[in-house]
Amino acid sequence: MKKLGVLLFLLSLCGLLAGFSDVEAGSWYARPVDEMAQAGWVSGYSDGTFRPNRTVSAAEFVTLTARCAGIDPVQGQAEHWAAGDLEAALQAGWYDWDELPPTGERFDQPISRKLAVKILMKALLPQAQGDYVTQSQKIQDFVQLDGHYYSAVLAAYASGVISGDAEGNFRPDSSLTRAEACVMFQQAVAKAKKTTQPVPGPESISKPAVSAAGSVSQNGWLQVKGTQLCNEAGEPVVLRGMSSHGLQWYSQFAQAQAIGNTADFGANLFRVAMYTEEGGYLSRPEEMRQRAVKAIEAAISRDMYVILDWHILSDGNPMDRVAEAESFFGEIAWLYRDCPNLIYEICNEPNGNISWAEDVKPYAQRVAAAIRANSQGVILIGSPTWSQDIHLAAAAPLEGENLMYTLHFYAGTHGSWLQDRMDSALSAGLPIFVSEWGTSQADGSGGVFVKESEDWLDFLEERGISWCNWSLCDKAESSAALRPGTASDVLWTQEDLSESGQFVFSRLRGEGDLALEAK
Ligand code: IDC
Repeated sequence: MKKLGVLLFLLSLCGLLAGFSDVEAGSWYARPVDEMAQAGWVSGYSDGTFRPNRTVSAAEFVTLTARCAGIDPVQGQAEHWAAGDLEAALQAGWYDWDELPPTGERFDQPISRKLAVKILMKALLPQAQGDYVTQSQKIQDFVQLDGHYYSAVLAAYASGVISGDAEGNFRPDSSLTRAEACVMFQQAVAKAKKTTQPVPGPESISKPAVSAAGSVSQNGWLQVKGTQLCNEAGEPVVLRGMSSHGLQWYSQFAQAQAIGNTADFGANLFRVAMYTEEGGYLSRPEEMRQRAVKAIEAAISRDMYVILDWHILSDGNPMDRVAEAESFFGEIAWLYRDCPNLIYEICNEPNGNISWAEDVKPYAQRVAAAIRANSQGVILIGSPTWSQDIHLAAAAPLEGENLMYTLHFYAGTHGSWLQDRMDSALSAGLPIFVSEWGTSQADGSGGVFVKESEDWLDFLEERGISWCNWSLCDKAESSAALRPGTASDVLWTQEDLSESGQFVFSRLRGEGDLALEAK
């Protein structure tokens, strides 16, 4: 029998979503279903469907739990195909006789959510606990819950194994769908894994030599030590790559082939710019989320780090949409909690009449908390004046680990004064990430300012600072890396790259000049 360790290993692999015809990539259950299927714990039907809305029976749920927990069936039981597993679960104390009598009459009936949670918690997270006052407040229909299930349900909420429906209800006596069961299992398994593998905390170090760069499989989980981005082993890393343009306009360049092309040119990072306004996420949430997930999956499949950017721009104050950001990032952080690839950029460029202390910092605290409920991944935080006021962040940074602050520049507009500001902030101990810069002026046009761009990139290189260039698209503006009309679904040659693209891609390949061999 396969053991929990095998499952943990398999679930820790970040892969492409396997296709069940009725499991839409980017849906809330797609990744859990996929991981459970890849691990061999659940399977689809012969017609290629998964039937995510089908109800789970008691026998199905207990059997799955027994396999996950690695207990063997008790031999010599009654006729039912699952009787051996059910007997083993009963003997292990996962449930009581009266909840699922061994006589079998309830084996094929839908399992209630409260009983499913109890079994899962007893089997996979027996030590977990939840504080009554804190957790019960999260459950709108708590009065409906039988006291017999308090400890399991409160522990499940506290561990993040379940989080209630859209109205905040747990619905203890309702049935459970296959999709919901996969999500619960995946979450419980991840939690079990986390309790045995604590994330190492960053230590303060000064001016490290940059020694390592490369892919996710080489570097693993990222961490911030002092001002430096480091890999899982604590060695400094530098990430470099392209930013997408707005997903609502140029998502064809935020898909597998295009992102893979940048990896072929030497990028180990891709930034997914999901605009909030201008026809972006706030007006088309499902569609934009799916496009973002597709881009993330493409980057993962090429072993790249990937920044998910909440691209505020015309909407200058991120606090105006803090609730949407919290729920978006909370969910994504949960979906990708086992994936070292993800970096969360929570507010592209705050601007307008706003302040660090009153608007951006409290926004960042709230969204970071939503991410931290599920992930220790690196969080990138912007600052007022289009992420140039890093001196304000340096004077009053957030509390917490693995936080970095973004500085954005456009070589034709921003000169040495912004470099000086960056140096002061670094000296004050602020970790900095250039998640967006352009070879053009700040409006995305003009130039290309190659000399100024070279100066800037040399400046960043000397300091071990990671960057993303705006932008990977074929728009007729000088900051675009591709010539107008370039196809997104082919390998590119030198001829497909714009003047900006030729310069930036040469730097991705680690070349100091403009020479770039055609791929
Ligand atoms: C620009 C695009 C341009 C688009 C405009 C408004 O290049 O095609 O019409 O946004 O959506 C930023 C922003 C980034 C801007 C870029 C260039 O993060 O969205 O893209 N820029 O103006 N900050 C400074 C410059």
